[in-house]
Amino acid sequence: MPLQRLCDPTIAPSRRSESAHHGSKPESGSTRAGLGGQTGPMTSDRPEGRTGTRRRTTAETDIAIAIDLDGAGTVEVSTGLPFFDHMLDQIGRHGGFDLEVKATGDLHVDSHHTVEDVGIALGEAFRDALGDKAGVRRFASGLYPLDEALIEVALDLSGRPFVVVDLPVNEALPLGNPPFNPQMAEHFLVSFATSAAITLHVTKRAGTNTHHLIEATFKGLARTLRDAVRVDGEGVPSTKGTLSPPTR
Ligand SMILES: [Mn+2]
Repeated sequence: MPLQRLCDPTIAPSRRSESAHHGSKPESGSTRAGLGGQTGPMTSDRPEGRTGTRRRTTAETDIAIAIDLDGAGTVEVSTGLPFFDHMLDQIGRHGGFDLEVKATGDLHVDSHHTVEDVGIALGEAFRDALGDKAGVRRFASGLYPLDEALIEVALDLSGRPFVVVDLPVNEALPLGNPPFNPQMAEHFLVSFATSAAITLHVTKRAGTNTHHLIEATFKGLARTLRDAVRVDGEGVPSTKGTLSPPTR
């Protein structure tokens, strides 16, 4: 697993010269190595294949992301927040994505900036990986149980960020050490969906256990994304002829 190469800021950007193309499975090792090193938060230098990378550095956090939508659920994450790592692991494994996240942040303040900025960077990488969305299913939804918890997720790869989250959790119960503030689950969803330019609805149908509620949410987000990005047609599924977010 070439995580060091993918996320090491000292490695210079490399051009993607590998042979992977849209929707195909990359040859082992070669394409992933080609993910490395993109810098700059808004560079739209999409590699061939449905992959995206982001490096986002501020005074509060330093985030490196690599995602392959046509991966095998191989995940390597390190955010300094064990519970958040566990949740990001759900996104990769249940989404069928290869996902690498390396984040350092001001956890001495709290989990807020780290979780929010990973959400932003992951959304940007996801959006880049989607490209023009040719042939994707676009819409997906489902009900996701975890014991007593039941979460509904519905999304549209619309190109228009719109997020509705009804996920009441016990804010007074931090999870893990260093602690993940459960309130940040909603903030992550908003940050991710906004920068990914997707329409996302998450609704709690039932449940009481905070860990269950949040884990079911991340699993549901992963499975719903997996369904929505699946290529099963040709052309862009919109009467507008485009699902690209506004240029920014
Ligand atoms: Mn915030």
